[in-house]
Amino acid sequence: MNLLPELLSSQYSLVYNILSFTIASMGASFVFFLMARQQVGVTYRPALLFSALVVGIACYHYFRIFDSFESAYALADGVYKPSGKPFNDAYRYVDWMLTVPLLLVELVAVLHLAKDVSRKMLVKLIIAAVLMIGLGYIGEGELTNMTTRAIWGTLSSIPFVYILYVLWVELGTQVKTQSETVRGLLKVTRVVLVATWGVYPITYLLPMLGIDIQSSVVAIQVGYALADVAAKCGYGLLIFFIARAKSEEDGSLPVA
Ligand SMILES: *C/C=C(C)/C=C/C=C(C)/C=C/C1=C(C)CCCC1(C)C
Repeated sequence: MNLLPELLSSQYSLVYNILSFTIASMGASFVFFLMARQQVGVTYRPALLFSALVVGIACYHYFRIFDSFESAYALADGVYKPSGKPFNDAYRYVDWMLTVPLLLVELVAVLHLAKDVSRKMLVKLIIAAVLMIGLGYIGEGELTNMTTRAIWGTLSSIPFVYILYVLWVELGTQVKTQSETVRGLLKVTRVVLVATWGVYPITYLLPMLGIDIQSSVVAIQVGYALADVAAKCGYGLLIFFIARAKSEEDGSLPVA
């Protein structure tokens, strides 16, 4: 929970509109992923169910973030002043605590690797994800003491780098058995994952770059929201393409 700065009407509207856009994207993706399950083989349906859960959970949390943001401000004399009600940042971190492990499960599920290989990889990835988010949360509330923010951010980056390593190197060796098409799609997915997940630590870093606290508050909300749309909706769509390609290959594509 932060001490909120006053916002210009344009700054307030930007956050308001981006949060609203995110709710719409998550809601639409939820319906899409649920329907898309019928278009892939039975083996790959759990992956799409996980995609739907991710955006469903995020949709709910964005409603709460939106409400919390709206009630944290009151318009007075053309500027948005803190209403005295706190803006609850915890929704975002609770959301990540649930959705980041699910995104990892989604990826491993669509690959349909040997059970013990998937299980071992997921245990490592999920423990690292929980540490990354937990450590980041402690620093996130800190908008004035940049040393504190930097320390927690650095600690959180250690498990983050480990996750990227596991996905890039370990998963890389596992997917050698997949077909050419699937490997191509996986390469794109991996790049998308690293590119979108990379936006989070950059966004976290913004308040440390000497920008004013108003811009920091706006940039954090906009950065995280857009990253969430790419990392949950966009990435889910790629998982769907992989599931389609794999169903086609193993002849399990449902005939409409
Ligand atoms: C759908 C939500 C996703 C994919 C969230 C991902 C979040 C991260 C990769 C966050 C990473 C962070 C660091 C690496 C350091 C600074 C603190 C965090 C938590 C923003």
